[in-house]
Amino acid sequence: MINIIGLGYIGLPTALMFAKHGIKVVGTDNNAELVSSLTDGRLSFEEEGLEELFQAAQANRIAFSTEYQRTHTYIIAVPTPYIKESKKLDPKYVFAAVNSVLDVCEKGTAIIIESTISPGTIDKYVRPVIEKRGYVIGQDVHLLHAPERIIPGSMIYELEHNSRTIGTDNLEIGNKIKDLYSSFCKSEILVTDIRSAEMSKVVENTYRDINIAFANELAKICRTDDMDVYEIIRIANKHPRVNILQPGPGVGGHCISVDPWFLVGDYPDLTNLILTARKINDSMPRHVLGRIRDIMREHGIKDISKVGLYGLTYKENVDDTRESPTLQLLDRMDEHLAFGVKVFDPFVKTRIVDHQFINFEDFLNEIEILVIMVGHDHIKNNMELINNKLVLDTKNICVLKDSYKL
Ligand code: SAJ
Repeated sequence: MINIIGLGYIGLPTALMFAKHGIKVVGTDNNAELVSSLTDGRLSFEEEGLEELFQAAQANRIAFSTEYQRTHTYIIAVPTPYIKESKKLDPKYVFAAVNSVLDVCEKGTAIIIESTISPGTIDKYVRPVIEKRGYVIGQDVHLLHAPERIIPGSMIYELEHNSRTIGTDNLEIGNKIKDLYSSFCKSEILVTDIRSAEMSKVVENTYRDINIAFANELAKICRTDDMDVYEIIRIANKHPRVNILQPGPGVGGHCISVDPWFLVGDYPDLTNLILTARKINDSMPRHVLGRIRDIMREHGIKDISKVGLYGLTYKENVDDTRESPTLQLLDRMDEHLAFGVKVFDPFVKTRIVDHQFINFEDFLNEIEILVIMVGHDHIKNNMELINNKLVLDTKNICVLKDSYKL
């Protein structure tokens, strides 16, 4: 039996996937409300294919509990909240989970950390937690890191099809855990040391951040001379060794906008490129603000309350608003501006910012300038409702002829 600790965006789909493939799973979370709603068959977030996966896992009798179970394999997928001020992750929930595992585990148990952590966390911080309790790592307890790589919006597909990495000190245990993950993972599973597993995860996200920053810098260059950045990227990407990502209103989420900071924090003298990329991506909400001002000026619109931001989530077709470019933009707007600007997102049904609308048509009725911050399918399917607006399309999804771009 595996005990999966933390039933959020990563822990839950992973637990369901193991259960679907016939492995006995208990999912543990200290949120009693979440545990009881999962037990009653209600999911806590939306994701393509999650409902079907849940049904398949229920058929194999997955269980949910607030209690840690006595077993020999634990997967820890608890949150590691980002502390904006220090640009570090707070590993307190990982420590708490490890401590609770130690209270109940069998001798020789494997503790696999899937939560996002910064490189060095396991050696510097997790090992001491275990050793302080008198356990010998490698005998009483085996410590592994299996960083998740799935992308929100395509999580279920990627759980099965992405390659994985397992970091361990002990090849034999690493291979056993590899077999466990191969119950559902159809792709290559690489067994490596813990430090390489930690580092490669952060490197992957940093690579993507830098690539997006390049696209964003190109967008700014093209704006100054009225060139079409999308056309230029489209053509450049026809080259067999060029693959530029897409510019946008900024980089959000809990991963790509966060992980590069660990490298900058640990290697300040060696991370010029990484830091510059972060700054470029962080500057995009301000660039969007400049574009909003351009349009207001051009059309003689003085009242900011005539501007509506479409999208509050960090990317399309998910309900996650962490570090979202729209929230970054609202933060950057001075008080006067933030006071009246309208906001709508079809995935965010509770009010989290001022002047947020829950009904799309009410939102449209109040605004003259629509700023597409997120390319949800919802807006793609409702283009006819916005053709009487001035549209600033930061995601290049708008088919309307006269829309403004980044
Ligand atoms: N974005 C752009 N232009 C692009 C692609 C993305 O501006 O061409 C923006 C998005 O709009 C969003 C942000 O970047 O604001 C991040 O979105 P994303 O879709 O690139 O990535 P995440 O954060 O949802 O997931 C990433 C993935 N990492 C990589 O692709 C290297 C995923 O595989 C990881 O599992 C995840 O981080 C994680 O948990 O670390």
